[in-house]
Amino acid sequence: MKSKFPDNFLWGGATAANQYEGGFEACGRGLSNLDMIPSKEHRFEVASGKLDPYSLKNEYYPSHIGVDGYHHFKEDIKLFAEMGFKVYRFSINWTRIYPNGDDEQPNEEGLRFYDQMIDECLRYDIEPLVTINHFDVPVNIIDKYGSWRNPVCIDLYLRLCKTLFTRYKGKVKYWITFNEINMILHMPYMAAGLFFGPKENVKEVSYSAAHNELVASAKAVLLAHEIDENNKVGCMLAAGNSYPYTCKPEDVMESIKMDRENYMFIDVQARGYYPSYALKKMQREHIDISAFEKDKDILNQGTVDFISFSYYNSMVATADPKLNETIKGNIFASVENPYLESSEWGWQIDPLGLRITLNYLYDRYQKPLFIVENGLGAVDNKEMINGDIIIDDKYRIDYLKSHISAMKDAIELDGVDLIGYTTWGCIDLVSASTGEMKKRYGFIYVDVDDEGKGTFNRYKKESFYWYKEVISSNGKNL
Ligand code: BGP
Repeated sequence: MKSKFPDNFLWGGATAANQYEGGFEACGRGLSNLDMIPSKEHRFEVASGKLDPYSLKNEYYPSHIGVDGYHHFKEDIKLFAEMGFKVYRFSINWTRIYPNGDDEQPNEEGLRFYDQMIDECLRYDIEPLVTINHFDVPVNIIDKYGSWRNPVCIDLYLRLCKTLFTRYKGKVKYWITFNEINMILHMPYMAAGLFFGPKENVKEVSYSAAHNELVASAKAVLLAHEIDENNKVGCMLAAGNSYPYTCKPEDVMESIKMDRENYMFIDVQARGYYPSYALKKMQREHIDISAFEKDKDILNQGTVDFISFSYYNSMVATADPKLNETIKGNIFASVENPYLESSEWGWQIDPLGLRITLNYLYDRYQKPLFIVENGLGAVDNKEMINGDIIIDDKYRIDYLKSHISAMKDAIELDGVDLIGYTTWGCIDLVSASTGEMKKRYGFIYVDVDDEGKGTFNRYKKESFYWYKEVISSNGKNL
């Protein structure tokens, strides 16, 4: 029987520069917001813009080391090729190319690093999928201009885009403008370098910074098409639909509102204008949106070619204040769904939720979809059996298998136009939310611990061999 996945389906994996590369001072790289976020107890407060990162001392900063991809990328891409990857999603470190963000000329040494990464992919016929911005903002831009709250960032970001689109013309076709753009409302310092002063209106600053990113994204789409008409540019959403806790209409309304908080950004990037519910909400909250008017045409013209998103779990919405009190802190915390199991980090596992999300997004936008993050963060154990190192991550295989089946259903039964799938952290890397190494996602184990200590040797897990078979059978053998 023929596979349900299209012949040219893009199977692969994804990483982000700050969680993978390390080499934070190599080749003239500057510092970014992500280099200022420590692991352990202060991480959450700094990432959410509540604690001044400069006030801390003697912290460990996991992005400085990552999994040392800076020195291992050739070995890693070779392993991806061995699994049969058709695509590798990675991000560009803004500060490797423009160490201060506002430099007149790009840093040639930094560009040479990405030249090599891209050429290495192409050597194995792996399509590079480049995230232009995976949360990082040069520290100089934060200190000097206040980060994305200042529209000057639009031009500085476009300077980076122009350098990349020109240099990699004909080599890179798929681009993502901003990783999980909706994260700006949840983790403003981590996602956009926003730290708030005591008198600032947090909502107003966040929405206007988000607006600047939306304008930058639309201009980047136009520029990418102008430089090379073959370029395909996507937006990126931290997705996962919410369910009403009960069929009580109030719960249903809460669920709609919860989803809209996230969809509003993609509505702009895919449709070219702010949805009416978002404008009404901002007005109600006395957010001054008069400055948005002048950017109407740009937003309208710079709509994306595809919709990419991350999916880890679904959420639950309720209008019951007592139930809402039970929510435990996490980035996208919601009421617990009693029908689902959870990962060791409390993320609820819901493969059917992926099919639901795919349907929802396709109905809403009617544009090609690309799942660019999905996976299970878990503790893996290394065992020595007959002289071989074995990492039996059956739980990860089960998770991925059930999610790929859901994708298959969405394609076959619902007719969703899904063009690719890159699992998150195809090689182990630092966790964004916790800064830990022990929360692992990879098919490839990296020997490094939460303190950045280890040999950095790479080992294939059982899932490595499983995913290789999935790809070679184009999703038929799960
Ligand atoms: C997304 C980010 C990634 C990634 C992933 C998993 O929000 O785009 O950078 O890390 O979540 O999250 P975590 O690392 O916290 O498990």
